[in-house]
Amino acid sequence: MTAITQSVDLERRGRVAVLTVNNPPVNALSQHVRQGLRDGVNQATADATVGAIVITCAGRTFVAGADITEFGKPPKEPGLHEVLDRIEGAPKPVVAAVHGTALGGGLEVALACHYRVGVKTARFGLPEVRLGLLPGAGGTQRLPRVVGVEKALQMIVSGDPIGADEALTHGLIDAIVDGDLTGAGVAFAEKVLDDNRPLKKIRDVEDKIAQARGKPEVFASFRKSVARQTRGFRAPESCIKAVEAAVALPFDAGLTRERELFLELLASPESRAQRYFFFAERDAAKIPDVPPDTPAKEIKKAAVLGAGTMGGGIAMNFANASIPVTVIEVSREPLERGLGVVRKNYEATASKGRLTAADVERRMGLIHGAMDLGAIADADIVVEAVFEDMPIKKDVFAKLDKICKADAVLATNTSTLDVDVIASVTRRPESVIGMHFFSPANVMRLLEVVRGAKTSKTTIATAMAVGRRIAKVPVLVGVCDGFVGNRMLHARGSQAEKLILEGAPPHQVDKVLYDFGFPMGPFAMGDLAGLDVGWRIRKGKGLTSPVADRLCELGRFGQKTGAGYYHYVGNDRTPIPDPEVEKIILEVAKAQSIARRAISDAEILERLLYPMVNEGAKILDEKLAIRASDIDVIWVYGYGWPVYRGGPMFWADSIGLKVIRDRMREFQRQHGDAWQPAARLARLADAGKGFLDP
Ligand code: 3H9
Repeated sequence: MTAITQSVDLERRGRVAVLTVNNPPVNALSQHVRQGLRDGVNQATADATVGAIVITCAGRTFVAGADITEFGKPPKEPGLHEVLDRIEGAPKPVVAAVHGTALGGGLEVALACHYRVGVKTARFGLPEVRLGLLPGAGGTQRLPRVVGVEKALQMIVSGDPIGADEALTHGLIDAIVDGDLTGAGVAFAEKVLDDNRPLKKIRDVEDKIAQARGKPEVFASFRKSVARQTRGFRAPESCIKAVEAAVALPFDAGLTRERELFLELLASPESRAQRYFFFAERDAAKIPDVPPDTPAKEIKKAAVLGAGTMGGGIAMNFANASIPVTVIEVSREPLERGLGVVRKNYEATASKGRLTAADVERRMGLIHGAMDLGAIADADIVVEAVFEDMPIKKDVFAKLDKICKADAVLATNTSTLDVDVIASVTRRPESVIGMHFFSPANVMRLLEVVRGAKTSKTTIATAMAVGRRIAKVPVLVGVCDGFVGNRMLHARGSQAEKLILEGAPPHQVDKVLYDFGFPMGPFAMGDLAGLDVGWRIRKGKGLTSPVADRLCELGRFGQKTGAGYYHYVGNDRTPIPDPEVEKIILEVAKAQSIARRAISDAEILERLLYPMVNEGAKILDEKLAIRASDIDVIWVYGYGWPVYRGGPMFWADSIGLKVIRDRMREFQRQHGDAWQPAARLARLADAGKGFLDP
């Protein structure tokens, strides 16, 4: 074996040269990998005793893409295009032998090879769109030539990978192999040589793209089909344009067009935000004082207390991850109702073709209902999702303390109550933690894991690990009112209320946030969630919100009653501005002597988002979030903050903290000290720094 570079080895197996990439953790195409592949292919090509070349990878995966950490830095030779030209242009057959995930630049390497084989579990995809990019090393030109235009559009614009079976069906790979992958790759290369098979260069394949030539309707209908889910993103349209170029232009001209579009995206603020977010999401898993080797408990059995909307959704998460879960309710009727809703949810998914009937039964089979707490004595983790009321929670935790096994994790799904007070009724506060799911709990990815004053490291490690296992994005936060997400949401919500009284109608406020990229604004959101929920909580705490309270007194609870901040016609969920509401707003404004005026969209955005940023700064000062990027992860996964704007803290940095601080001071003069810039915001602004600066 010869080392070509630090990460690429060349080994001979008879007349086949094997190039093995070994660049942990995911074999990204760092400079030394590119150089190793180029020089390795050159060396094997120059050696007259070599008949064919196999490219394969060590470790857990085939190449998972370009090295994202190199983006935005001065390019280093050789570029990926040069490497791929060398592979495709080699005068000897080159075979890619794939395991794990061949993603992005990794799949582009495989597509430049003359043949591809993969193990049964291998996956193939071009996920660049998720980084705000497009496949920039020929992926948009080669993939449609192999799998056809429609399949290529779907793969490139969604970024979703396909499995080996599907890859074989679409001709993306030539064979599924088993046993030792390198051996299988070599055997395949031997066969190519024995059969004297041609060098298949995808760049020369025309038949599949020819089928789409002169058919603009193929692209028009694809654009229409993805319009809703790609709203606001820049990359999807560029991906489509690049595939159009594959159809319309000769291969090399198509590559040039792809390159132009790629460079445009690489320089775009959207891609910068999405690449930042890729690492932000991964950083959220890192807890400085709970290192990765902290022992986590193995979770074999779970329990959920409460079969309401939240409890049922949480139970589904466990069942989806094949973890048996017992759901406890006080009596038969709510238990059966809750489990019935769970079944309905699964059946709805099955009716869309996303689960089989057998999957539905298997998952339902993992969920057991019970009314006796004794049924959860052997659970490894218990998630409490009962009524949001401190005396009830205390009672429940005192009982859990008596019943649950000594090393069980006792989690509360509270969104408003103090985890430390809940923990204090047990003799094991170190095992108590918050696991704050977001509604609908079976869908929303965010999980705020709330660390109490006495929560142990093992409990934290276990909650974070189980969170990942049930496909959530867990983010560790500290105890405070509303934790991180809702605390910032309240800062935004109270401004929204003020804005409608000062003269901006609810639909204007909502539209500003919708245009910013949120799925909806606060008033449409309130109508969807039900205004009665907040009304009940306010009444319990002796708080008021004049407009919302008036709406509720009139029975306007939102969509479910056909009226809230908007009115709704029949089953249509389109919010229609309502003169009745305008009247109420005017009355409240008059009663409070608020002068009304027209408010610009720009001011609305500042009034809504700057207080969030300020609250985020306070949260960091109070050490309730580990890092600014964790706050961004919470807002993207829990509240629909558009990922192409990074998150509130990233966004604030992109505006400039000095700009925000100065504008807040202006608002402070107009509206009072609630607008006082937080200490961290003021300090960073003075220093000309951002939240994310080291
Ligand atoms: C591209 O290819 C452009 C080309 O078209 C053309 C260019 C001209 N680079 O996710 P994990 C790190 S764009 C650098 O926790 P998993 C990651 O940060 C690229 N680093 O593991 C983490 O570091 P740490 C297209 C990368 O098993 C560690 O590896 N490709 C890269 O859950 C482990 O990652 C993609 O977008 C990278 N490309 O999932 C694929 N990838 O330990 C992106 C990962 O310090 N990657 N890291 O936190 C993934 O989707 C997942 O990482 C993968 C493994 C599925 C591969």
